[in-house]
Amino acid sequence: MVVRVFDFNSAIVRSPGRSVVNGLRANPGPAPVFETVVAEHQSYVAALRGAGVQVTVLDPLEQFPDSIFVEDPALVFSDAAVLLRPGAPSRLAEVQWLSATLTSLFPQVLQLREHHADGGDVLITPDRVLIGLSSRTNKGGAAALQSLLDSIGRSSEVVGIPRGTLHLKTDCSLVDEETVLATAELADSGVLKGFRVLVLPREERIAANSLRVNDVVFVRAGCPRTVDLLSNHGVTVVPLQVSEIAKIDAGLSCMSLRWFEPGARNCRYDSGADG
Ligand code: CIR
Repeated sequence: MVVRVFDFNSAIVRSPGRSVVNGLRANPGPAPVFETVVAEHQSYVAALRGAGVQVTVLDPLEQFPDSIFVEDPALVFSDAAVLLRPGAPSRLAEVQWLSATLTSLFPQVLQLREHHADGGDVLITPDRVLIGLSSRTNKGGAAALQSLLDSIGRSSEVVGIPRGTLHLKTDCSLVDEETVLATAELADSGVLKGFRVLVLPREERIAANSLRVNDVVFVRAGCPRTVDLLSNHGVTVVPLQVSEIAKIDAGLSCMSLRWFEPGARNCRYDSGADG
């Protein structure tokens, strides 16, 4: 079986604690309602399971309001995991709370030991790993991450992202082996050279952080033109409601760490028991 870069049978998520309402956000606005965040998060987990992924649900960490966004403190592949160093000071120690879990699940766990890099700035593509420079990922962190990736046989490339964008993947996501969904700003910047780019209509730029999992693409609900764009491209789209979680600047990729574990049982249409 040929495993595509978006084929996943395993994932880790972390349940929201009550402190999630105090999560970081770039712009002032109403705080999310805890119960609605929980409901959206549960739907997200159910959608992953429905797509054939065995999901391990970690306990909430009240001391870290943003810790449901497990994508930022780590990076995972089939054969290795990398503990990162999130660029937001309030998020740096989240890494320690993932370390034991990743060590128990991966044959090799590497660790970024200097500077900063967030997983939200990392786009894994078939031939290279793109690392975006942002307010969370600095040049030193990107270079150190490149060395670690090199040691596990992954090519990488450091790219700039539009000013004011939280993460690289705030503005793009992989749709298939050759295709990326992206905002016009990121597409115009030229960093996606070599990819077919599906450019989002400006009024739906919030849909840029979609998530390809096996044969479906999860897209933020309420973005009909994006659904059309992706459907016309030939992929199956599953809209997910995340408007409450989005109040703290979240998208769809940030709430899970996903990988393909070669030895795992085929868990497509799993009944939903925690992994
Ligand atoms: C933060 O600012 O760190 C969180 N409130 C949102 C993180 C979203 N992460 C992601 O898209 N990878």
